[in-house]
Amino acid sequence: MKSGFAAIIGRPNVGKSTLMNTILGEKIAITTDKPQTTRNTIRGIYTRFDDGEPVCQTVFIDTPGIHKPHNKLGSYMTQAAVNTFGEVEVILFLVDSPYEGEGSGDDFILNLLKTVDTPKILVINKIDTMAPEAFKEAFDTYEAMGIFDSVLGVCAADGTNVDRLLEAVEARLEEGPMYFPPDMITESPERFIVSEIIREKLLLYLDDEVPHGTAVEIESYREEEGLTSISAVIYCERQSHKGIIIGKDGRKLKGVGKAARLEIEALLGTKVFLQTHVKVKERWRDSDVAIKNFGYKES
Ligand SMILES: Nc1nc2c(ncn2[C@@H]2O[C@H](COP(=O)(O)OP(=O)(O)OP(=O)(O)O)[C@@H](O)[C@H]2O)c(=O)[nH]1
Ligand SMILES: [Mg+2]
Repeated sequence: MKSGFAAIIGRPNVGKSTLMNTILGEKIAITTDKPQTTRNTIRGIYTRFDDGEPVCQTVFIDTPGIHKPHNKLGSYMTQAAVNTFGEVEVILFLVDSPYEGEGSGDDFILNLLKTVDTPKILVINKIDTMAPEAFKEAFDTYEAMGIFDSVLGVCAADGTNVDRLLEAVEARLEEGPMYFPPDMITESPERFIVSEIIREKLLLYLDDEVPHGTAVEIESYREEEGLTSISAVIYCERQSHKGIIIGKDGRKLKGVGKAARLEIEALLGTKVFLQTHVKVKERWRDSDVAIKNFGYKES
């Protein structure tokens, strides 16, 4: 039996969470077209079976996109991603474009990676959007750097080549214990996933800075027969943002609530009664206490 941990790292929006969901065959991490969607490290457990027997267990760690932070939340997110480097057996560095050269965000990450011994795989994602020449350029540049054990292209969105990536990861793992039961996919509590689904809909329905300043707290969560009643507070950073989130005649918030409820019902397999309230917590992304209370920091 082989096992180990594999971190999925890279700049915001390159498709890290999409890749993890595709590997697991289930959505446990939210994904949007907006950068800085993921705020916590999220573990997804992938157990490979052969003849009905588990033969390899990889614990993938989806991480927040590494970026130049503009507030304390951003610093924490980037730090949480970088902290995984020393805790894993393999690092998957995801990019979605050719190398942009010195001083770029990817260059910053490359310089960090050079300082750790952990085996590294460079994954060029979104090959469906890339002209063959652009892919070749990216491939050749990254291979020539001599930092990576392997370089390969995938399309996380439709799963193209993800099987080859899984083989490359497994090849770098050693004999080890089963860390989790073979049928377990995530250790994230349902409550957490529910709060993330609500945040995903806020990101999808709102623009600019407004959704980035939101945090979702589950106030109450009651499971009865066939019905889960959930009350959630949506925090935002300004009074004016509160008005935008609620929208004219409450329409925006209703849309967010309905989209979230449908997805939560599918996740839980019960009917869901979802109540949402919006509150203002000024500049919470620069408050250590608020960041910790919202669950974005362990200590
Ligand atoms: N065309 C295409 N789009 C993709 C692919 N993989 C992901 N995307 C899209 O890229 C966007 C970002 O995906 P995410 O998985 O949220 O990216 P992320 O790296 O987790 O982003 P952060 O959490 O913000 O760091 C979404 O709109 C995805 O649908 C792909 O293989 N092809
Ligand atoms: Mg993500």
